[in-house]
Amino acid sequence: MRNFKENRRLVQSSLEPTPLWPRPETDDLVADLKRDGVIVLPNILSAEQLGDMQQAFESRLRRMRWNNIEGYQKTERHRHMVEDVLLLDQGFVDLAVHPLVKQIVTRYLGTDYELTEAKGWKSLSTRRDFHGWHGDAWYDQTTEKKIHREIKLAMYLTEVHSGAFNYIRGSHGKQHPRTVKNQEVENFDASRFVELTGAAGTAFLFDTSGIHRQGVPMLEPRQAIFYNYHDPRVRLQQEDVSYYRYHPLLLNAAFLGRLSREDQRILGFGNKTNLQSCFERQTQTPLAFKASSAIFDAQLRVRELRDRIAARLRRTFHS
Ligand SMILES: O=C(O)CCC(=O)C(=O)O
Repeated sequence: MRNFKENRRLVQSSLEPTPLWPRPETDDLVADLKRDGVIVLPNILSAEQLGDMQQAFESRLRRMRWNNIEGYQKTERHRHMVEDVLLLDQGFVDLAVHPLVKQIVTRYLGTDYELTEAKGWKSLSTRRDFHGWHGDAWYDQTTEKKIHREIKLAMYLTEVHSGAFNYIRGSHGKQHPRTVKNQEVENFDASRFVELTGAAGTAFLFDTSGIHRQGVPMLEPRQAIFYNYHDPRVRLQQEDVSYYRYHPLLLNAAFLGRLSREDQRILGFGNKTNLQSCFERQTQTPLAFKASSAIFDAQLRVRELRDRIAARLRRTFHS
């Protein structure tokens, strides 16, 4: 994978954005993506943009989301999920519709794709292989016979030495995406394994039908964002419909001032294909949630009672 190493060096050498991409460089990146299923991008954001994104992302990681307090979501032990990152900072939107990203993704997916998900997570240190080898299943494989293409754009927000993204070069487009056992992976030649360590700001694109995973062990926490581009008209697998995973993007009006018509299409403006009005997730309310809600309710009652007693005392002593 010729450009892989070259590009990674570019990312690590400077955080200045490259303003224009000469056609030959884009051609090379597209050719590498088609051949290998994964490419590292040159720097596309400035150090300032990256810093603002890191700060905004970090602010969502301080506590778990609750009531009127923003924070991360937690549905598994080793990851803190930050959904809908386009709400957080201009840089997240700029990255999603960056000219180089659009050029490459358009040449790989055609012109019907949209950004269908934009989230990130903090992976906690662990030696557990909790996010093993797989291709990303997303479309309804009971009705869709074609292996539909999907591209993810990933960017590290912290420096990554361990627990890096792993990909098996050239494994994309070969089978419908599914979980892959470790024994199956052992059959691939070692030269095809890519481990993508890198500085904060390292960005890469991959075809999600290719076999990939979060590397193990994760020796220090890692923060990364993952954007998902596919054709929203392709029928989704049932579990993602039930979870409402590919809901229309949640956006912040403050960051939408410089969008072209193409950007608006990519962000799904006006597209109701996967909208589920009045969606309510079918899940049992966890006991911990019920308990903390009850305690919080009791605290509010005590506070109200205290205020009423204080008001009565004030009235008594001032009359
Ligand atoms: O977190 C990682 O490095 C792997 C990400 C991944 O497997 C995915 O986005 O499907």
